[in-house]
Amino acid sequence: MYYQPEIETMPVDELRALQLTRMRESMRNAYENVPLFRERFDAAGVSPDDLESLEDLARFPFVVKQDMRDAYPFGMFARENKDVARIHASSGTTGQATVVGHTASDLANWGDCFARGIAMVGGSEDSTIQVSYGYGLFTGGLGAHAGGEAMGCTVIPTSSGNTKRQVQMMKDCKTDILACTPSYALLIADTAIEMGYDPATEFPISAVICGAEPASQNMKDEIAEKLGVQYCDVYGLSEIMGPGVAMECKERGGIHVAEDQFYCEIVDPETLEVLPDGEWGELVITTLVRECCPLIRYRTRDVTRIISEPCACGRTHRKIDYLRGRTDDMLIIRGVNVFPSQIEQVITEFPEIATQYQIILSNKGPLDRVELQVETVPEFPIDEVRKIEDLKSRLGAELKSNLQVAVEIKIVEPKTIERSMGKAKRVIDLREAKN
Ligand code: DLL
Repeated sequence: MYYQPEIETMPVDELRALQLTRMRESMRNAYENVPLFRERFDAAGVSPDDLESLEDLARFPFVVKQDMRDAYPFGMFARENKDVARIHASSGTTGQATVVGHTASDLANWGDCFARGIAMVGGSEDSTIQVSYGYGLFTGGLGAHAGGEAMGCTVIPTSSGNTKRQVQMMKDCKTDILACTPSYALLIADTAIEMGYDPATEFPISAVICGAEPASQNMKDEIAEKLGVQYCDVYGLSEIMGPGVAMECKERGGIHVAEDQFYCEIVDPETLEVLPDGEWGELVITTLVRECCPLIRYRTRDVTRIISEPCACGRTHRKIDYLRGRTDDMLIIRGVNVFPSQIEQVITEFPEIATQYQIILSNKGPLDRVELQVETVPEFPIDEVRKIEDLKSRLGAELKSNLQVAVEIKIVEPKTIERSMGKAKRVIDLREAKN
């Protein structure tokens, strides 16, 4: 039930004291070994010795992804090359890549974080975990793999791709736990069904550990139902570690942060003021034990809130709410702020529509044009114009009443929207860059 009970159920006052001690050490590591932190702290007139309580953290400056890009490749490393066991990197598709280093101890801590999630879904050394996140510079594959090994599971490192073979392995090798993105879990489930199986009853699988992208509750329920499993949401980001920063227990209602390793704050993205627990804003993370790449007040751009109510599972580590999206993914449709995941929640309430969609942004004169492409399920009579028009108008009305947005809807034929084996690309931005 727990992987590290003494840590996961530590009394809250002890946990806060541990966080404070570790935060001071982490700050010293950053201040003494990473020039960027020394310069920033000095400029702000603060030093690690000023940290007398966890609240004092609010006096320290933030770091952002651009700082890591500017420090490419090793400028944020607090350890020498001989102590670096592995590096990961972000893809860099939207700019200069960022490189993150891990010592052997960092990797061991990472494995422990993910293994806690394996215990949350009832896994043990008897479990077989299939890792269908991509292996490589992306942290999904190797992060989940480390968790499986830490727990002592049998790990099947399929990586992503070759979906029919994934299904066959799941069946033949008796996979208990599948780890992959939600969009890939859905594709694996649909592929198994197309291959003539009913994975919910015919496969021994009991849980999925899915993350790396937002998924609406309806999409999670669909995956859980098609595969007959408990759904565990896993959150993480490569700058901070990878998957396992937070993981969802079976009580649901949010994702437990590994608070012995990370300290979370929520700030108002405009004013950067720290917000009280329960309020939505941008998640800011401070690492407490990372040796190679300590980060103090890293602005994740992810939008969530802290849930501090005790959880019935007995874990004392606070939860964050399911992520709505990133501040930089937020669409402003005719003045209304909307995350793609909110649109997904509405779409997935329509049984006629598959859980596949794309939002295409383009210019229409000085205005943004937003087109929502959705796909009907194979049973829907796509040739019947009246039925299509009726579906469009019902979907349009639902979006309008739920999200107060008016979007152009285009209904496309089944299986025309590209499926993803990693992170799904939900928003296609064709707008000309505005300078
Ligand atoms: O996606 C690490 C990861 C791998 C997490 C596998 C979970 C499972 P990056 O590629 O650096 O790292 O992307 C990090 O993905 O800032 C969020 O915006 C988003 N994200 C990650 N997990 C979730 C989640 C990995 N559970 C970025 N729900 C983060 C919603 C998520 N968004």
